[in-house]
Amino acid sequence: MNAKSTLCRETLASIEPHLLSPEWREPRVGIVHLGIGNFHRAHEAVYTEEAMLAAGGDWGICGVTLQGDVAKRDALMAQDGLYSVIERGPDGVRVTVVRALKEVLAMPYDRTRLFALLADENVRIVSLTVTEKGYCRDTKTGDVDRDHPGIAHDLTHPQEPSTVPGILSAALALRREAGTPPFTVLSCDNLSHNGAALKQAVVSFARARDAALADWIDTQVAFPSTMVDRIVPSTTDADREAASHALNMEDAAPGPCEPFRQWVIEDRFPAGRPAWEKAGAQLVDDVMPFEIAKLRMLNGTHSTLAYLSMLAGFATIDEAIAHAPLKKLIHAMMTQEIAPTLDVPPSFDVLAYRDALLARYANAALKHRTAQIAMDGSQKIPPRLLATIEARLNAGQSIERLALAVAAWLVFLRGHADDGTRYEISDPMAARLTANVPDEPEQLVETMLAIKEVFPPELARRDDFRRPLHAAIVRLQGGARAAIEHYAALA
Ligand code: CS2
Repeated sequence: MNAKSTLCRETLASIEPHLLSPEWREPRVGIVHLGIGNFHRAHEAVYTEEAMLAAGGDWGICGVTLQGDVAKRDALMAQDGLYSVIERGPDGVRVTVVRALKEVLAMPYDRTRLFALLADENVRIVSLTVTEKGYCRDTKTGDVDRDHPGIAHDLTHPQEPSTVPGILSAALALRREAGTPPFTVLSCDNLSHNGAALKQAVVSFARARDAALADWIDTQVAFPSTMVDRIVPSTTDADREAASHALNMEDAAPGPCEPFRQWVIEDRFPAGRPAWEKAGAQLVDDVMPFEIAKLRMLNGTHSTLAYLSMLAGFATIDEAIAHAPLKKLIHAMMTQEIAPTLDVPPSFDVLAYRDALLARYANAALKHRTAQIAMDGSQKIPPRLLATIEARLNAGQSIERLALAVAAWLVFLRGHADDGTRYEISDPMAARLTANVPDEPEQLVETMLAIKEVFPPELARRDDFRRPLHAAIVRLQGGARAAIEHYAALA
């Protein structure tokens, strides 16, 4: 059987049904995106292509892998930056080839090309999906963590930066020296106040080297915040097969996702932006209500499902939410413990949002692995669960289900499910977290709450946090499924 051809821009007409439109003008690069994972390619890149189709503009994307993933770079570049998005939902599968990604670079190998683009006045936006750990922040101050090995390197080797703060600081220094207007820095990560958080990391990095540059960044560079939402699992062989079957071509980098997507963006782009509103994005003055709601209602319950599932033996989110007691627990957690902490406009129907999330979780076509969500807990637990817990405790309200979620993470750190199945702990702090994970509940509380990078001391010493946390760990000692039953039965 003849080998199938590879995706390429010359033969796109042959797969027209899988294009967002038969019309297309090849754009120049206007956006550099740091972090070329599945999420960006199924989210911002799709919005950006639709925006260009609707209103034109040179908003082609150059994607950058900061982890030196030359295999991903070469795979995408071998097919002209093209790839397919595999939407999987109750109504079936939809395969769309995305054209907005024009070039892919891999740091540190392509540093020269990257900085040539970052200095190019037509590059007016630098966006990022580097996950919480990519900001290299001191969790207590929000400034860049100078003890972070990458930061320490970049501070002493400013011409060879490898971290996000180092790269952005060096690129903005070039623009300032050349008199080129700065690009807008657009965080697309699951962090509270993500734009401000990134700005503080970059400004504090710059200040460690050049106060005048730091002041310029602080006053002249826009760091709008955004809320991004689309469930995008890791790619599987089933995705490659779906792309090959639909396109009759080989796609080395297909990405699966759910049909749902949402993007809420603070509209602060002094150098201009794509017409993302024409692709359905919401451009607002204040993204915070949307960002906090999504971080706490979706990401908070995602992490809760992930850790309880890793202990109970549910491999995917749809399998977990199909377990009736667990669905009842999550429903009550959203309704009774998370929703009351949200400050959203009257038009935001929180209970309808809850129901929509539960329907999205039930999407059996997606197979979103709980192990994937369970990664990086040290970075995810604070913004997704601890912030909600602090809000509840400060209001004198109960946190039983939220405490169970944190307890499930602590028990998860023992590295085995209730049935003894072992799993790896994938986390930037894995060595520190797993050095000592006591079996005895009181010792587990003491040991873990002493980790200041995760648990703020003022929260760690609160009895109204420690007590429900300890009680939840005791419950989990009897098995996650029994604990789920118990907490699902709470009034
Ligand atoms: C998930 C998120 O992997 C995870 O931690 O909770 O990637 C989640 O799927 C997205 O934020 C949904 O928008």
